[in-house]
Amino acid sequence: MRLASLLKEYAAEIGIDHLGISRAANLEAIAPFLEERRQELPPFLPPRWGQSPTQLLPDARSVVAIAIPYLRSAPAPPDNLHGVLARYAWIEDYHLLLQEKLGQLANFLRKERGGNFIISADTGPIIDRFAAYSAGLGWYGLNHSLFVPGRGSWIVLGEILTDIELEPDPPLNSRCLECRRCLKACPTGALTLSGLDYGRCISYLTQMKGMVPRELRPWMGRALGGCDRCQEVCPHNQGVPTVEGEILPGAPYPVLAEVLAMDKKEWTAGLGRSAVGWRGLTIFQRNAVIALGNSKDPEAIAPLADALHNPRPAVRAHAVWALGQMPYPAARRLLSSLHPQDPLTAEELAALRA
Ligand code: B12
Ligand code: SF4
Ligand code: SF4
Repeated sequence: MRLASLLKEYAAEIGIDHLGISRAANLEAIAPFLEERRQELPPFLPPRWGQSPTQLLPDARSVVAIAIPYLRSAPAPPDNLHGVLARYAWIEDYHLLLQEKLGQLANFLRKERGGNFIISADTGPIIDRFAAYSAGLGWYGLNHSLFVPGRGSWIVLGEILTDIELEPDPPLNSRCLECRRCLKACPTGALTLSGLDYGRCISYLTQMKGMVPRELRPWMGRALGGCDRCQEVCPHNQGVPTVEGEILPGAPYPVLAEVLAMDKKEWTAGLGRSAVGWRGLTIFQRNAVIALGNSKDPEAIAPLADALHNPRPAVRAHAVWALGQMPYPAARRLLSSLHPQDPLTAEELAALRA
């Protein structure tokens, strides 16, 4: 049996149902596109991101791409005082699972044929969606997501670059209906036919450090980590089978006041184990403060009053903004009694009073 077929058999044995193979050279096709778009990409791209396969591995021949489905079933979102996590963050950090499975596949190939391997998954240098597309795993939607037949876009991606020659799979034709529901559903207008403006994408806003641009905060709603709007509305994502497995304590709709009261230990043992853990507790609590502001719920005033004394300046400053969203005298009284010493909080207060 050919090595590619043996690899696919082995993959099925270790629980990987979606594996495709591309010639490494096919990944070169994205280089001009990346060059053109480099300025439009966020600051936290991985080291060596976008380098060509042969820059990464001399004599690179093949790319083995895998997709792991992660959709879990969950109840409908509860009241205003709960945050919302994107589905990828309901579970244990998916990077760990991808690394483990890709490691097993590389070991299998090493035993069969020797060779050299680079494993890449999200934080690696390879453009995961393009690798998966080139390996025939799926097709692109107008929402930029990669869709795997039968799984929709609720999948995470990773790949192995190797100097072993493996028989490639043909790319799939796109099944995107071009219905534009995803574009219409995007709350901030980040997603348009001309591309994805990361600076307006809620997924990015929930991950960025420091101060979220004031005019975009209302659009974040109660998002704490990631955004699924442009995927939720897609016809290809309806009726997709869910996957068995644990949902982290607190997910998918963390109680916002509890997020603000959380210490490092609770974070590390709970929601910090998800992929949003990488961004840290400060960013998560800042997002919770914005979410409380957007809730406009009178019960949000007490946790926001506490947040005014949070040791992190970004949390305090966003709490001022959030209280400013509350149409209640109690919130106005709190703000008028404030005399902040740190410049971030003072600036937020000045902006509210302007
Ligand atoms: C930076 C990044 C982001 C940035 C986006 C920046 C951007 N403009 O792409 C932010 C923070 C906004 C983000 C958001 C999300 N991300 Co993200 N992100 C990444 C990361 C690290 C790099 C992406 C990148 O290089 N983009 C550059 C563009 C150029 O590449 P691309 O979007 O992948 O694909 C484009 C080209 O391939 C081109 N194209 C299409 N067809 C063809 C054909 C040819 C011939 C050519 C040349 C080009 C071409 O068009 C595509 C769309 O622009 C990848 C991991 C990785 N290492 O790849 C994850 C990744 C793309 N993200 C992922 C996910 C899950 C998300 C979110 C859904 C998370 C969430 N729920 O909040 C959102 C989705 C937002 C959206 N609508 O795309 C998954 C995607 C899974 C999937 N099913 O597609 C990835 C692959 C992580 C992973 N390993 O699973 N992300
Ligand atoms: S919502 Fe419509 S246009 Fe957008 S990705 Fe899905 S099928 Fe394509
Ligand atoms: S993830 Fe949210 S904000 Fe970003 S493009 Fe999709 S719908 Fe728009």
